[in-house]
Parts: sequence; structure tokens; C-alpha cells
Amino acid sequence: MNELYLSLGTNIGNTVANMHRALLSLSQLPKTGPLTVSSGWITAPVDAPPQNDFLNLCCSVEIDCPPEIFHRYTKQLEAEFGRIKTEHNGPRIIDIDLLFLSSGETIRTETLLIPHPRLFERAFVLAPLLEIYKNETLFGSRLDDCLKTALKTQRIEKLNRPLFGCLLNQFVNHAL
Ligand code: PH2
Ligand code: MG
Ligand code: MG
Repeated sequence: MNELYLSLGTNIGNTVANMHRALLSLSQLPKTGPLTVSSGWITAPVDAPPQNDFLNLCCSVEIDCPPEIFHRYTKQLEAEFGRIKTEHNGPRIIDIDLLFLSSGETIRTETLLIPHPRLFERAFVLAPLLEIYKNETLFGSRLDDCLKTALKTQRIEKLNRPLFGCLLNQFVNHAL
């Protein structure tokens, strides 16, 4: 079993409902174990045209299939949500990005880069990731230092109320 870390983001429609649905769908994919989920974070758009703030979180999931196959599942899920790509980094109903694997394996294909090339620069990834990833370093970088740097220019705020009630408890192991 390989542990895969994911970053999820949504900023169209009912973002909490979108996130619920995405986590539920992920937990029900074949060859997929229970999820561990971070808090939700409200985050200002980064490297993107003006648009609504995002709801972001990270989760980890045990996968029993090649990461490329899991990636295909996540692309299908995004399509089922009706995600339409218009402008670069434009608003989206759901975005599911693969961050890295606990095995340390790296992947470089035309459609998939693991580790995710921008994960160390983005507060909306690093803050939730630090809640569920307990090692101090990742590929030689200290995640808390990366977060400190990112926070100099990026605005994020942790949601204090729990995002997920009893509905998801049967599928999701909360980290916090
Ligand atoms: N995703 C992006 C680009 N910028 N900004 C925030 N706050 N949250 C995101 O999920 C996000 C972003 C590309 O996928
Ligand atoms: Mg993304
Ligand atoms: Mg994406």
C-alpha cells in the first residue's frame, strides 16, 4: 500500500457541499482505503485571475493501484462534477491534485508530475498538509519554512467549525 497525498480546491457554488461530495466520491473509488482529511481553509486565489476565494484542504489516501490509474479516476471525478476548463487557473467546481507519495516515488509523464511542482510555494497546500503529514521534511525541504515564506504574500484562514459531520464519519478518518 502506498499513501498518496492530495490537495482539493473549490470556488464555485456551494463549496462545502462540493467538498463533501468530492471526499465521499474519493473514498468510494476502487483500490482506495480510508481518507485522512485536514481542516478546511479559506484561501485567496494564487497565480490566478480575480475570482472568489477558495475552500481548500488536503487529504491522504492509501491506494492499491498505480498512481497513474488513481489520477485517471480523479480526472473522471472532476468531469462528473461538470468541471469545464476555461481560462488558465480560472474558477472551478472541484480541483483534485496529486501532491506526493509516501514511498517517495517520483513520476514524470506528460499528464502527471509527482511531486507536484508548486506544492512547496503554496500556502493553501502547505497549511492543510502540515496538519496531516507528520514528517518535518519532504524531499529535503522543511514544510514549515516553506509555509512561512508563502504566508508573506498569501492570505489563508483556517475554518474553525468542523466541515464534516456524521455524514462522512463512516468513510473518513479525521486527522484532527
Ligand atoms: N489552485 C490553483 C491556482 N490558485 N489558489 C487558491 N487559493 N486555491 C487553489 O486551489 C488554487 C489557487 C491551480 O489549481
Ligand atoms: Mg490545482
Ligand atoms: Mg488540477
